[in-house]
Amino acid sequence: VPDSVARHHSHTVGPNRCCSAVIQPIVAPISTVWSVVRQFDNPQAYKSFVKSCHVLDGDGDVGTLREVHVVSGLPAATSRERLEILDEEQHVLSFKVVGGDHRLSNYKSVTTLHSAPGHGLGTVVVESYVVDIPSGNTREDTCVFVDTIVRCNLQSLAKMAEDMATQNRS
Ligand code: A8S
Repeated sequence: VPDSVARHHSHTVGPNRCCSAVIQPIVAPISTVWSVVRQFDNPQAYKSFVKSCHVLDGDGDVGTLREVHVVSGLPAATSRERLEILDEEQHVLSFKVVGGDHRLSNYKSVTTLHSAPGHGLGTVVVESYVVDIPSGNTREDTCVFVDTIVRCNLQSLAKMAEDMATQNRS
């Protein structure tokens, strides 16, 4: 395990909290993937559950606060999220959920990009999270629900970055 993965994805998990991680390989250069991930004001670029996003405070640096409106059909409508880490050199982004009307209290995620030179111009994305287990839910249910959302987001990110990379080649 590369050092940078261990460093960013080791979470202290308190009682009644759970954590997990999703790994997504992408056939696109790390700079292409990062150009999409780094836009904290534009999560709807690749998160298909996000309908719209407004910045409430900040200019895209650490501390920026955004309000995300999610599509209907989910047990949620809005989420307020604060940017915790934006490392342009190491390709790390982390945000924390600080409010909203949903059941994922104290959600925090860390997304890191790693170049995979062994597989052409490839990138591996690692996204881990920690969240409170909502009352009435099990650890297992919570992880299945969140893993599903994160996996969808990263698959959509992969498709988008791979399309951008293909266009750049032709
Ligand atoms: C992300 C990750 C997650 C987002 C969750 C897990 C969320 O936006 C959705 C449904 C919910 O019930 C909670 O990177 C919340 O966005 C899609 C509104 C936070």
